[in-house]
Amino acid sequence: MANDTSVVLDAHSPNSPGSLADPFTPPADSSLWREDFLLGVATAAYQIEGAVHEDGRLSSIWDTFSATPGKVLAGDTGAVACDHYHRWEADIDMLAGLGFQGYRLSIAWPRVMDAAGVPNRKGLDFYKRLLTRLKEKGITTFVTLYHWDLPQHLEDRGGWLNRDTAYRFADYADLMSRELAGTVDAWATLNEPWCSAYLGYGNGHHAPGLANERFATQALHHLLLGHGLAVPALRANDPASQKGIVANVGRGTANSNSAADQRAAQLFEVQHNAWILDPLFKGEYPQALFELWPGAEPLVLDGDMRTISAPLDFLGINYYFRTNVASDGAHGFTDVPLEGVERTQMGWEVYPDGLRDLLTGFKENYANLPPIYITENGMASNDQVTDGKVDDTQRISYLKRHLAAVDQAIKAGVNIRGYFVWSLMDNFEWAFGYERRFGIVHIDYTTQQRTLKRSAELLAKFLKERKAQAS
Ligand code: IFM
Repeated sequence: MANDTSVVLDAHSPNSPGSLADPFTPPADSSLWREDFLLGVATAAYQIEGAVHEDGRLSSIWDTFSATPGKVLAGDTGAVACDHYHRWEADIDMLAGLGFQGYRLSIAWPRVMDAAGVPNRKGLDFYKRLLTRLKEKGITTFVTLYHWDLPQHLEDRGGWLNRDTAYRFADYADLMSRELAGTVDAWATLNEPWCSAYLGYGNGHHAPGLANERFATQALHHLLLGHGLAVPALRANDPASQKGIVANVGRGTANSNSAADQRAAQLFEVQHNAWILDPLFKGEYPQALFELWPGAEPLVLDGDMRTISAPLDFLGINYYFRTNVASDGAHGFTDVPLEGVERTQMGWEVYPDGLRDLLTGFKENYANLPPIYITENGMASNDQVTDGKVDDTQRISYLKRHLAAVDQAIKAGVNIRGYFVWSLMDNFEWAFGYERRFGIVHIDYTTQQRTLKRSAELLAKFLKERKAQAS
C-alpha cells in the first residue's frame, strides 16, 4: 500500500481525536452489540507462519523478493516471522481466550502442493489440525486461498501474467476445498487483488517486483479469472460454506472544488475500487481506467467476464485510509498529503468517514452486491512493552471510530455482517518488514513472547459484556 510515512501526529494527547479516556464500549444502540454481528481478527500465512523450509514447503515469490537486497526494510524476511507454524496451538488458545467469534487466516499455496500439483500431505495436515482446533473452539473460520504468496515455480513461468496461473489457482482451490470441506465457514479466493496486480506488477513495490501498468491490468485480469474459475470448485466441494473475495478499497477526496481535482478524485477511486469491483459486480472493466492508463487494456477472452462476475455469497472489504488528490495536469491524479491530520505509523491518514462513505457508495453503485464483511481494518503503531503492558491508545480509538463508521453504514442500509481487526498479532508487514506493528498482540521477535496490548484487553472485555448481555 502507500509509502507515505511523512507525518505521524501525536494521538495520545487528551484533546486529539486519537485519544480515548476509557474503554471500548459502543453506544447502546450500536449494531455491534448484536451477537450475530461477527467480530474477529485476521492474519495471513506468510506474515506469521515462518518455517519456510519445513515439511516440504516450496519457495514463494515473497521468499525470493524479501531475499533481494533493498526490497524490504532492514532486509527482513518471513523466514521465522511469528513462528506460528510451531506455536499455532498456543496462538489459538490466546485468540479463543480473548473471546473472538471469528478468525480469518490464509493458506500458503507453496506449502500444500508441489510443482506438478501433487498434494503435500504434511502441509495439508498443518491446516487440517489448525482448522479442526478452531472448530472445536467454536470459532467461525474465514480462509483466504491467496494472500500473495505465489509459488515461485509459477512466477518462473510468468506468474499472473501467464493465463495458465489462473487455471493452476483453480486446481489449488479444488484440492483445498476437497481436503478441508467442513472445517471452513467462508472461503475467500483472493486477498486484495489490487495489491497483487498493482504493487506486484504495476509499480514493483511488492513481489514479484515488476513495474508496468500494462502488466498490472493483465495480472489483475488473470487473478480475477482465477477467482472466477475457483468459485465453482469451491461450491461443488464444500456447498455449506460461503464463497467470496476480499478487496482493499481506498477513499479519494479532491484537493479543491475545481472540476479537474474533482475528476482526479473520481479517477483515484476508479483505479483503486472500480478496477476490481466493476468486473466482479458489473462484468466489465471501467473505461475511465484506460483514460488513466491509455493502451493498458488487458487481453480478455470470450466468456472471461461471465466467469469473473458469477454471483458470490459475500464481499470482504479491507479499509485503512483516505488519499487527498489533485489533478496531475494530464490524465490522472497526484497525492496531496493533508497537513495536520492524524496519521498512523504507516503515515496513513486516520479517516473513518471514508469507510462509511465507500460502503454506502458501493450499495448505490452495485445492484447485486452480496453481504459484506469488513475483513481488515486496523493500524500500525510503534508499540513498546513497558512493565509487561502495551498501551496502544491510538489503536483503541482508531478501532472504535471505524466500528462506529461501520455502524453508521449499517444504519444507512448496507448489509454488513461482521468485522475483523487487522491483525491478531504484529507480523511481517511486507515491504516494511517487522518495523510496523499492526497487532493487538505484541510480538517480541527475539523471544517470540506474545503480550496482549490494551486494545486486545478492551476488545475482550467488550466481547464478554456482549455475550453476557445476549444470554
Ligand atoms: O498487512 C497487510 C495485509 O497483508 C493486507 N492488507 C493490508 C495490511 C496492512 O498493510
